[in-house]
Amino acid sequence: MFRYLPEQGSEIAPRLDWIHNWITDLSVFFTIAICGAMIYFAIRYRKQGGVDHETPRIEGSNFLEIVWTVVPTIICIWVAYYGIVIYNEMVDVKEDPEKEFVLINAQGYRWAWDFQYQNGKTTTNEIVVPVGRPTKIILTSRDVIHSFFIPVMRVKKDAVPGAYSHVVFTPVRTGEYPAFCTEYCGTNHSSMLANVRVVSEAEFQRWKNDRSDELSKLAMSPVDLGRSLYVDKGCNACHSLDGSAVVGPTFLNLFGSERKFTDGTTTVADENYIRESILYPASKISAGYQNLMPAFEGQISDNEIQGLIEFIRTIDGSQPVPEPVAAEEEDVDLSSLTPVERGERLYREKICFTCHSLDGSALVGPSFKDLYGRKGKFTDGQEYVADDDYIRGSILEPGSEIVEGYVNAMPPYQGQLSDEQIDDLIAFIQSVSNGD
Ligand code: HEC
Ligand code: HEC
Ligand SMILES: [Cu+2]
Repeated sequence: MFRYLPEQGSEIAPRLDWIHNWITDLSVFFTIAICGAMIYFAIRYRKQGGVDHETPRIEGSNFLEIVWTVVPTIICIWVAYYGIVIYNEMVDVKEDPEKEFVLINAQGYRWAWDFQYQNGKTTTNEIVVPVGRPTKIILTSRDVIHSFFIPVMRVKKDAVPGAYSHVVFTPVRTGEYPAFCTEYCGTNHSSMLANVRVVSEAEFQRWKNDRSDELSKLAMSPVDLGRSLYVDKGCNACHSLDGSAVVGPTFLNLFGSERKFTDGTTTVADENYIRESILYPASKISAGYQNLMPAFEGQISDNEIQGLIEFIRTIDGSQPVPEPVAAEEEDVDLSSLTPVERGERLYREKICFTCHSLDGSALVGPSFKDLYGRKGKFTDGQEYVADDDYIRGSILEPGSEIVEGYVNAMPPYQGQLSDEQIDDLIAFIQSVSNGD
């Protein structure tokens, strides 16, 4: 009767949906039958014109009693039986020598998923699995209880700290599908998403054995790693290397200097202080600045923090800092891209993404989702409509009018973006505002 389930991406999905739909249909049928009869009787036998009806005396009916006991009993046993059968098929996938399991260890933490394959390949928030082969994901958690859910595969299981659980599924078609955390685990629970990419067996083997990303990161010196993270993680949106204060304090001569905080206390910027500032920036606010830095807890590894510390240590003015470049800067013919695609690249390159989300959540600035054409208000109460001219003005001179609920933290892009680039950004913002 009612069909609302997502695409069927695994072998078990049609079986599971079959029993699910039966239970739903039976429930709807009985709800309508019982409530319908109640409503019908209430109307048919209501008191009319102040006259009481004579009620016939009915002694009972063995036939009816037996029918309405036996039929629901059979239905309940039938539902329970298939529920158990299909549940068993879901949890114990038969060993098949032809089709070896793909084993993946998954670790949830606030707020991301780390995956490790048996050959040691690791990924964050992404798994790649071959079509047609059973995949077993062994789940655990580093901090609190999370829950791993891939709707199209019809698998969901809690990931519990200090214990292992697992999900098994055999993907039936290639494609990209979302996985969610479905156990509320704190502030960024809603962004605890992973991407499941189902590919051909050959593509899977090629991907699994390609360890070049990790190796190039491992082979980097800590300072080089830190320098590339400074750009990749968007620290450069808020921290300069040349002494100028942007949204946050400059990194120039930061290491080893005395820092003052808004509560009047001071400390010397050593390794521990920098580590704490990256993981929990709100715990100490530097004097003269606002609490605007996003917490990187759970989004950055110890190795990466080490790299950033080493990088910050080198920024002491003794030698010119090489212009930091993002790790993977491929050459692309920009004229072959659409304005929206070029705008999206700028959104990443010009680090708008550190302050503006695409999913509706407010970071340092308002989300770009549904921004285009929206009516808004400034802190002085004046209203505006986010049209092309307004967006252009916001990018070039953000300080002139401040959106209500936000502070003046956006760096002006005057002189750093051409007119064409701003048009591309507007096209991109418009594209994320049209419901996609
Ligand atoms: C959206 C802006 C923003 C981003 C992005 C950002 N920071 Fe910050 N950061 C700030 C602000 C504002 C402060 C000062 C207030 C405070 O102490 O929290 C700060 C403070 C710091 C401090 C302490 C500095 C001091 O003077 O005591 C360190 C270290 C730091 N950030 C490192 C980083 C690193 C490393 C990254 C990238 C991984 C990063 N920040 C990304 C805004 C940002
Ligand atoms: C360091 C953080 C930061 C960065 C980086 C940043 N912005 Fe902003 N942006 C803000 C803040 C905060 C506001 C709201 C306050 C204001 O109006 O200035 C804002 C406001 C805006 C607005 C107006 C939004 C509205 O709801 O009316 C637009 C458009 C905008 N930014 C575009 C961009 C673009 C495009 C980029 C990249 C080229 C960018 N921003 C980079 C922080 C940032
Ligand atoms: Cu979670």
